[in-house]
Amino acid sequence: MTADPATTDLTAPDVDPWDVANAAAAAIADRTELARHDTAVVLGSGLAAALQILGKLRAEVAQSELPGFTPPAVPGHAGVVQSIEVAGRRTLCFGGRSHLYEGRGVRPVVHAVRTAAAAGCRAIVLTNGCGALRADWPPGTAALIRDHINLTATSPLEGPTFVDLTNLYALRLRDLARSIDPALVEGVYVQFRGPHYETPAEVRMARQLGGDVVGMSTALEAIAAREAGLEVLGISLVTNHAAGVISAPLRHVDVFQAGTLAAPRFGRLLAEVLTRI
Ligand code: 8IG
Repeated sequence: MTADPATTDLTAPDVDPWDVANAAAAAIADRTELARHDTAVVLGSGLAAALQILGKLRAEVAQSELPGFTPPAVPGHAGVVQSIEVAGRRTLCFGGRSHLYEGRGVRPVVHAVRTAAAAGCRAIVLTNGCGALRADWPPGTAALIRDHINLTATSPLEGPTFVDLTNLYALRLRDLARSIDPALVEGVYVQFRGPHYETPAEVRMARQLGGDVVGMSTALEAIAAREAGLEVLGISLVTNHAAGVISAPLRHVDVFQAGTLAAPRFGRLLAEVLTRI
């Protein structure tokens, strides 16, 4: 049942990424003893602590034991998939993600999303830590993603796959999140490749293009989720002001800390959303 992850090279050109996603989903079904899951969550920088209050932990699988997954490169990203029961909903929680800046191409970046779809999920909650382009969104601000601008110059889709991205971040799910926490703001997420943070000039550009927050994930995953037929909710946790928005320099340690501090509140919001999704 469980394919050897070492023999499943997701990035080989003759490999169909959906075959690998199906193999990973089969391994998850095997390890969790659940044929299907209902909803998936991807947790961003420092947000792994939000896992703990989501619900009843049913099973835990190291990503390294699943076909197509590789250990996360970022401190603060837990390389584990958890099957959590939240109000009777079988939730697959990915405690880490692959990033485009890791240099292995786009397939690993969206592998969790495709695995979630292959595991039966109908909706996915994509979370991230991000930099605010607005001075009035301080660290700790949770923002719903209304739309995105993909500045990575790439796509997770291969071939003539002309997918419509209208209402990509489902209004139904944003309304649901707002009904739980009316204080949630909403904005446009701009994805850069990274791993460097932006220059102040790039930050001004992103703001002028209509962005509210910047990050290095999520947009490519949301595109893959749409292709896979998943309903998408995106939630960004502001962990810093983007470069030049205020005068302090950016440090990963601060970013990580902001995520950890906000994790309990963020976790409660997630748990409520998952209960009613
Ligand atoms: I957390 O300021 C986090 N991720 N591109 N810029 C970009 N990504 C980020 C930032 C940021 N903060």
